[in-house]
Order: sequence, then structure tokens, then C-alpha cells
Amino acid sequence: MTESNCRLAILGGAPAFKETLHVGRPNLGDRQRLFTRFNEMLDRRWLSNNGPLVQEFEGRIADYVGVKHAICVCNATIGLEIAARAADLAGEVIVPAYTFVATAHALQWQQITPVFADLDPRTHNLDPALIERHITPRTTAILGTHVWGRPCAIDALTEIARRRGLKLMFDAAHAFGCSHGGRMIGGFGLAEVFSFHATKFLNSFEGGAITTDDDALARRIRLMTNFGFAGFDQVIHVGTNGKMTEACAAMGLTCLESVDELIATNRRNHFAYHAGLAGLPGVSLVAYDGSERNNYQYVVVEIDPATARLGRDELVAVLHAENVLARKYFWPGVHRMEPYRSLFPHSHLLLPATERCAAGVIVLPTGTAMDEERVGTLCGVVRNAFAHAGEVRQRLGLIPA
Ligand code: T4K
Repeated sequence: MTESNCRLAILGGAPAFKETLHVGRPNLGDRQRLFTRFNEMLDRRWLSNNGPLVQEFEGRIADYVGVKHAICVCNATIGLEIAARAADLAGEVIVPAYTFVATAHALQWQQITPVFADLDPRTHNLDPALIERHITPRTTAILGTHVWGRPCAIDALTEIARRRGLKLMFDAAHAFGCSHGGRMIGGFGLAEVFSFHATKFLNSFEGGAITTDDDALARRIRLMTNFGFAGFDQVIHVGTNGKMTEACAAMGLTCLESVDELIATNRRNHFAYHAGLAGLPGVSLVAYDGSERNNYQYVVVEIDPATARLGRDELVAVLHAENVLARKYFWPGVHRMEPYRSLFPHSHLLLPATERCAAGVIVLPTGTAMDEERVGTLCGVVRNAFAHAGEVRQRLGLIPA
């Protein structure tokens, strides 16, 4: 892959892309199947409250993941709140700061203190070697996130949780369709929570699912998702409204039918990026373990400030000018967002790897809205930017003209 000869937009040329390329462009399944499901749903006049589409979706998720119970919810944030509450999490829970803010908010929302632990720079997930220093008498659990769909150090976390008497749960928002040790994500810890938000690998407009093999926990989760109702007029538990609608389940079921093609598309894009960015100093593409199942939903590039010719933010500015809305997930880290920044103003001192990772990552567009040609053009822009790094930096006012 060579650099494009076109003048970069940031230097006054025309943007490489006429239409904006987004990270998180939704993947859609077969429209006709979706419309058929919508029509049947409208004919039935059953739109929510554990309808047949939600029940079918739950069955399909449980089968796909290989767990006893899948409980659909209206989104993963509510799913995390319900799962944490159903599992009696309280006091302090150890979480990564390198995650979407929802992981911490779901705890804080119910007066559970998220305690941020640092990541392993090789995996972007919780570093098990750094967990135990955060355990106090108030700690009740560890909540790991499988960032980018790459599994946490599940075995080491399980061992720590068992030895220290803690519960273990996972935010699996990114990890539908991924495996660890040949077993699908969704079956580890006490429970795992998937997101089916529009931007996710499996899309149900908004939505999510809590998966578990624990019968008693599943029963509590089901009750809590529907106000604690155990039948007409009978409320036996505190609860909320976490229900998924039939329309969302229709979309989820339709997308679920396309997951194999979607993985193939994401995988093709991933390797096109791999080829297109190869050999650029200071630029590395986050890799997936080829011996496991992966959804390849995130194309994540790390920029090493010591060796790359442009910094992460400079490259993002170049890409935005070309109509590529690359994202800086999860900048600046949850610990630097409110209310955590005010509550724990010194937490960054214990999070050096999180800080470095958050400052170095760019997420690029993939999914069905991208193809190899677009990936090639985008990589050409990156090469071009590096080839003209001096001019770019001048344009951005970083070095005097
Ligand atoms: N845990 C983790 C680790 C998570 O990543 C998330 C969600 C959660 C928990 C919570 O799950 P949910 O409660 O959402 O089920 C987006 C998503 O809204 C969020 O779901 C996701 N993580 C996060 C990583 O990304 P933003 O603030 O970046 O959204 P926004 O509006 O900037 O959209 C992202 C991109 O997607 C844009 O470039 C536009 C594009 N897009 C978005 C939508 C909704 C489209 O092209 N079409 C669309 O319909 O959070």
C-alpha cells in the first residue's frame, strides 16, 4: 500500500471521502426479514412485555453463547445495573478506568463505589497482577470489561475472586461472538452483560442481554427487569423497567442471522488495515487471537508518541478533515470524567498504563459500511500524513512556519 499522492484536506486539498465515514455505523441484516417480523409483530399487537420475539431472541442468544439463561434488556447500562443489584454487589467494586463510562456509572448509580484498577498494555484489559492492591474490607466484586471484544484475563481474575471471596462479573458489551479458551464469552463469572446498541457487533437498535448459568440469579434478574412482577398483581421483589421491546428483538434476531457474514466482513477489513498500515513506525494495529473466535468489530490503532511522526491527536485532526470520523475511545479514561474526577482526584497516579493507552488509541471505521477500497484509501491518507508530517504539524500550529 503506497501513500496517496493527493493533497491532504488539512493542507488545502479535497477530502479523500465525499461522504462521512463513521466508527460505529450500524450493521443491518436482511431488510425483508426485518419488515416481515415487524408486520407479524404489528398483526399480533404485542409490542413489549416478554413477547414472542424477545423470547425467541433470548433462546437464540443462550444457544449461541452456550449458557442456560439469557435475559434481554433495554440496553447494557440498565443490564449492568440490574445484574450488579441482583448479585448483591455493594460497597466497592474493582473496575477498569479504560472502558466506556457506563461500566462505572452502572455502579455509581446505585451507590456502589467503582475502584479503578490499571490495565495490561498488551491487552487493554484489567491487569490481574494489579487487582489485589485495591481490595479492602468493603470490596465485594470485580467487574471486568472485555475491551474491543478481547477477553479479560478470565482465568487469573477467577482465581483472585475465588481466593479473596469476591464476586466476578463481566461487561461483555463488545464481545458477542468472541471466545476464550474455546468457550464463548457470556458464560464466565457470575454473569456477563452484552450490549446490542446500534453501534455494536450485534445490533437491536438499543438493547442488551444478561447471560448466566446461575438459576437463582437468572430468576432475580428476570423479576428485576419487570418491576418485580411474578404474575398479575403480584410484586415480590424490587425492580425496574429493563424490558426489551419486540421491535428491538426483531432487529436483534435479524442481525443474528447475519453474524457469520458480518464477522467475515469485519475480518476482511481488519486484515486490509493490517496490510495498509504495515511498516509505519510507531503505528500498531491491535491484533486478535486467531486461535479464538473474534467479531473483529473494532479496528484499533495505537500511536507511540516516541516513534510515530505524528501524534494521535494530529492524526485524528487529519482524518476528520478527510471526512473520517475516527474516535479516541476511551479518552480521557473514566477516572478523568465526572463524578469520578472530583471524587478520586488522584486516581490517575495509580493508572499510568490507562493514561498512556487512552492518549494513544484511535478507532477506525469498519463493518458493512466499509470495503477494501475505502480501507485502502484511508490507509493511504495515513501514510500521506506521515510523509508530510512537518507540513501537517505546521498547519496545526505545532511548529512555527
Ligand atoms: N460497556 C461498554 C464497554 C460499552 O462500550 C458500552 C457502550 C456500554 C457498556 C453501554 O452499552 P449500552 O447501554 O449503550 O447498550 C457509543 C454508543 O452509544 C455506546 O453504546 C458504546 N458503548 C460506545 C462505545 O459508543 P458514543 O457516545 O461514542 O456515541 P455516538 O453518538 O458518538 O455514536 C458513535 C458513532 O456511531 C458515531 O460516529 C455515529 C455512529 N452512529 C451511531 C448511531 C447511534 C451511526 O452511524 N448510526 C447510529 O444509529 O457511544
